[in-house]
Amino acid sequence: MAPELPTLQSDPKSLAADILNVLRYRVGKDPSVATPHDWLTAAIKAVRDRIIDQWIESTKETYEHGKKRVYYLSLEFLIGRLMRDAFSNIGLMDDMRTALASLGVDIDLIATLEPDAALGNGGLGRLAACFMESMATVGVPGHGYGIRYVNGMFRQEIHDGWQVELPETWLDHGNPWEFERRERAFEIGFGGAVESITDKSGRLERHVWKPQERVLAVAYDTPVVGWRGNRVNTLRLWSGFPVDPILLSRFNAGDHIGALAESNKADALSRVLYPADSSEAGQELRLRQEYFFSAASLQDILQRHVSAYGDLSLLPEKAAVHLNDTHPAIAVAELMRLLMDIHGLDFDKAWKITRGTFAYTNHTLLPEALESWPVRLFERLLPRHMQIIYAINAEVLLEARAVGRFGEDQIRRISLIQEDGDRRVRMGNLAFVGSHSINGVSALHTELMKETVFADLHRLYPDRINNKTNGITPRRWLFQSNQGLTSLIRETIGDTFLDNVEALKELDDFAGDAAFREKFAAVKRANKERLAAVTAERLGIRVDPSALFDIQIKRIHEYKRQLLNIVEAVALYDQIRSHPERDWAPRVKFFGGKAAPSYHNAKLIIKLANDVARVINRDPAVRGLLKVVFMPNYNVSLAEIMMPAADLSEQISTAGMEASGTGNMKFALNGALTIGTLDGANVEIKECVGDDNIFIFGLKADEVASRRADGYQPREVIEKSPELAQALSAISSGVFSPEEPGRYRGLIDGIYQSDWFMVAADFDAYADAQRQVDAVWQDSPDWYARAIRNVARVGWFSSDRTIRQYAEEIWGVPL
Ligand code: 26V
Repeated sequence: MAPELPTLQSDPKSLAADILNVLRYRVGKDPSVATPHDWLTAAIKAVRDRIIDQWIESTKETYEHGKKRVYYLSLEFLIGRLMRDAFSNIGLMDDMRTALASLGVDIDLIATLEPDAALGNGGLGRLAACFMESMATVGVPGHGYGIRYVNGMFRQEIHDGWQVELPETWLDHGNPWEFERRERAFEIGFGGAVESITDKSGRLERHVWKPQERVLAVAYDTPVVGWRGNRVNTLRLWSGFPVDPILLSRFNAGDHIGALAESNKADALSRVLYPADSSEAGQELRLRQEYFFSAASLQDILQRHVSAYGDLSLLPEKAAVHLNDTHPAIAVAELMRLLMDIHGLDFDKAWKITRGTFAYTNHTLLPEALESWPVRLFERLLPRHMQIIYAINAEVLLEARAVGRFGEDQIRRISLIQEDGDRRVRMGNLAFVGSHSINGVSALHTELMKETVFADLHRLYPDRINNKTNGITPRRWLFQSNQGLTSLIRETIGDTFLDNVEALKELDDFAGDAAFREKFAAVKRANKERLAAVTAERLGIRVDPSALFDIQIKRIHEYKRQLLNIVEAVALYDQIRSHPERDWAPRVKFFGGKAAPSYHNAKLIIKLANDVARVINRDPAVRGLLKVVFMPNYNVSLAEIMMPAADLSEQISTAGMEASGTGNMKFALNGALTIGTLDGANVEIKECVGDDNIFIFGLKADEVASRRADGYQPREVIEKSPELAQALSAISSGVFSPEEPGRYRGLIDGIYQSDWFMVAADFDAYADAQRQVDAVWQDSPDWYARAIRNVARVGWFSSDRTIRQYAEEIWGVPL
C-alpha cells in the first residue's frame, strides 16, 4: 500500500486561492494586469502542483519494489493540448471551472490559448501519445523518450487553395507543464575515429570511440497523468545544448564564429521535427537526431539501472525498451557499444542482453518509408556503430547460413547491409534482429509483414513477429471531446464504461429504442452545429447541420486516396446537376490534413480539393445538396471538434497500404459509420461492429497485388465507367481550374497511365457504396441505430487494451 499522501485541498475555494497565489508568486502578476495567458499558466501550475506528489510516488514505487520499467522511444509524440486531459483525469474539471469563474475567468476561453504540442506528423506520433496516457492509466511504469522540438509540426495556411507552411512556435509563452532538468544531461558524440586498445601481447582488448564533436542532451520532463490520477508517468524530452554552454574558452580565444557554429549545431538537433512523409528525411540531421535522442535515453536508462541494481545482465528483467518504428533503431548498436566498450562485456553477453531488452513496432510497409542510411554517412557520423553493425550482421548471417535452408538471395535480404547500388544500412533489419519481439499494428498488417518486408527474417526467427492492434484513449477521444455523448451514455448505462470502455456494449440494446435514438441524434446535431460554427468562423462557409457530414481527415497521401473521394465528389456533383429531380441526400464533404512540404502530388490534391470546393459551393444548381470544405491546419485540437461531428468516416486507403489507421477508431467511437476498404484495422472494426453497420467496398489486399501483377490497365477500366471518365476529364480539362486549365493534367494522366493506388479500379465500387450510404441516411432511425451500434461495439479499440497486451505479451510487466 502506498502511504497516505499529503494532498492539497481541491475544492473550488482552495483552488481559487492557489491560482491567485501562483499568479502572484510564480507568474509575478496581479489579477488586475494578468493577461489570459497568465491565467492559463497559473491555472495549469496550480493543478500541476496537485500532481507532483503522485508523480514522485509513482517513480519511487518502481524503484523501491524493483519493478520492471518500460521505456518508449519515439521520435514523435503528438500530444495536443494537455490542460483538459490533466484536469479531467484527476477529476478537477468542474471545480476548476468554478474556481476560475469565481475569479472572472472563463476556462473554455483560456483553454483555447494553450498551444497544441504537435511533436509529431500523424498516426505514429498520436499513437505514442495515446500509449503514454494508457500506460499511466492501466498502471505500467512507462517513460516516454523523445525530442523537445522547438518547432513541431508546421502550421498550415491555405492561400488561394495552396498549402503554405509556417513555423509553429508552441513555446512562445513558455511551457507550464515541463520541468527542466539541467542536471540530467548527457554528452553525445558524433564523428571522429575508433581506437583499438591492445594488451601487451598485441591482443585486442577493446575499442574506444573518440568523437570529434560533442553536444549535450538536457532532459525536460512532463508528467503524464492517468485516468483518475492513479499513476503519473514521465515523458522525458531531450534538448540539444553546446557542451560548454557559453563556449567561453573559444570566445576568449577569439574564435567567435567557431563558438557560435558549435552552439547552432547543438541547437539544430532539437529545432525541427522532420516531416516524416517526405524524401527530405534522407538527411544527415535526421540521423543525428535519431542518434542524439537514442543515445541520451540509453545513457539515462543504464545509469538508473546500474545505480539501482548494479548487475547489467539483469537489464532485460528490469527494463523493456520499445522502439517506435525504426527511428530509434540505432539504439540497438548504441546499447551494444555501451555494454562492450564502456562496461567491458563481450559480444555474446552484450548481444543477449540487447535482444532481451528491445522490442520493435513496425508502422508501415511502404518501401519508400523504410529507413536506410548510406554506409558512408554512417561511417563518418558513427564510426564505432558501423563496426558494431558489421559485427551483428556477421553473427546474424552466420546463424542464417547455419540453418541451411537459405539461398544467397534470401541471405542478401536478411543482411543489415543493402549491397546493390550505394551500400546502405537497413534500419528495419537492425531493429528486427536486435529485438525479441517485432509487432505489427493490425491483424492484416502483421500478416503482410510476414509475407513481404520481413518474409526472410520471419523464416529465420519465426517466433518473433506478433500483432498488437492499435487503440485510442477514450479519455481524450470520447470523454473530453464528446461531453454530450458521454453524459448521455452515463445517464443510460451508468458509469462502468468510464473505467472499462468495453462496457459500452450495454448500449447495444438501446439501438432499437426510439427515445434513446432521438437523444443520440440530438447530441450528434449539437456536435455538428459546433463544427458548422467553426467552419463559418474560419472559412466563411455556411453548412447545414442537418446534412450528412462526410469527413476525411488525415495526412494527405496518395495511398490514403483523398483523390478518390474528390473524384467521387465531382461525379456526384455531375449527377445532381443532371438529375435534379432525384431525391438526393444533402451532404457536406469535409477534408483536412497536411501534406509533406516536398510532396508535390499531395500538395496538388489539397489545391484540387479547394478548387473543386470553390466551384461546387458557388453553384446554385446543387445548393443545399452538396458542399465541399477543406479545413485548414488539421491537428489534434481540430480533430477533437471534427470526430464527434461526423456521420460518415472515410477510411478508403488502397488495401494493403494503411498499416492500421486510428482515426477510423475515433470516428466509430463517436458514432460515425465507416465507409472503407478492407485495410488496416478496418478489417477488425468490421468484425466488431458487424457487416450491417459499416460500408465496405473495393479490392482486397491480395486482389490489389494480383491486379498489379496481372498488368492492370486503368484506361480500360475508365472506358467502361462513364461517370468516372466524365469526372476525370472534367478535372483534367480545367473545369475546376479555368485560370490554369492544365493544372491537373499530370495528376489525372497518372491515373490513366499507371494508377498505382487503384483509384480507377475501386471507383465504381466506391460510388455504389456512397449511394448505399445515401439510402440508409434517408432512413434516419435506421442510420442512428447503426451509429449507436458502432459506439457500443468499438470499446475493444481502447489503447488500454492495446497497452495491456504489450505489457503482458511483449514487455513482461505484471499488471
Ligand atoms: C512515412 C513515409 C516516409 C517516406 C515517404 C512515404 C511515407 C509514408 C508514410 C510514412 C509513415 C510512417 C509511419 C507512420 O506514421 N505510420 C502510421 O502509423 C499509425 C500508427 O501505427 C498507423 O495507424 C497508420 O496506419 C500508419 O500509416
